[in-house]
Amino acid sequence: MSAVITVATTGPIATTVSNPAIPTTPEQIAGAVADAYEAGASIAHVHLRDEHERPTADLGVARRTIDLIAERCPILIQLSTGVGLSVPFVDREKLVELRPRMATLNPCTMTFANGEFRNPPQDVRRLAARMQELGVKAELEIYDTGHLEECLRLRDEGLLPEPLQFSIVLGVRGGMAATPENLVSMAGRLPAGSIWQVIAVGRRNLELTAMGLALGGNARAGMEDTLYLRKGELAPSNRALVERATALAVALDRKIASVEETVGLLGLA
Ligand code: KMH
Ligand code: ZN
Repeated sequence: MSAVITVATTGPIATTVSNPAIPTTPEQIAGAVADAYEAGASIAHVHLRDEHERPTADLGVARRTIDLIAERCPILIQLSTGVGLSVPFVDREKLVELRPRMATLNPCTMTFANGEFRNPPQDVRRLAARMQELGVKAELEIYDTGHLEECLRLRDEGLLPEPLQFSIVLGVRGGMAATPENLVSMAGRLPAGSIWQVIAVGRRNLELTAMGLALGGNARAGMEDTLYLRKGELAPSNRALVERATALAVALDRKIASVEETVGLLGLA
């Protein structure tokens, strides 16, 4: 099956201090997304930053970013409702009112690096219900086995339409370690027919992304997940990381899904 490549250009944490090439303004993010689209990405996972590079759920910044991306390319937009650890859930959830094609849904509260990522059960249910009303497909971010169980509960409560779409997140402190064993175990637990990708954060990004593709999953690439192309070598751009992921997929005999194919594969409205 074709591989869907998602670009995650910015994320919630790293700034230009760690890698000067990380895009943080709406213009820079749109430029990086357009480059990634040319390199094979069909989905853009979008985080927003304010003028001090801090994560924000500001709807004006979000609208401007979405509009600039749409002017440049027809990539599918997946807004992050994770946004950033410092942003309250009530602000994060408003982003889905902009009706992106997709948005992330983080099912559980957890320790996240040095902070706390708050996703209280009632708030998650309210957001899942609203996403369903608006026709915004949920990308379920699972950092541990219990998070998968919670997603299955949400599905059973009628809050998540199938097919379920998962990101198996490996390498966040507070969640599963980035090991092949954890990936194989999680992929094996997903309900039949699920769509999934690996989000491999940090040093083991390359090998776990390759493993995910080899196991039949999709791939995510970009500076949200790693700032390096290899040890000691900063990634010069998001495009370089997307090109690396598409090369892996092609080497494994997977075609790269176009935007139209991705709409079909993911069952998007
Ligand atoms: N960087 C991810 C592992 C989301 O976008 O919804 C966590 C995250 C969640 O940013
Ligand atoms: Zn994210």
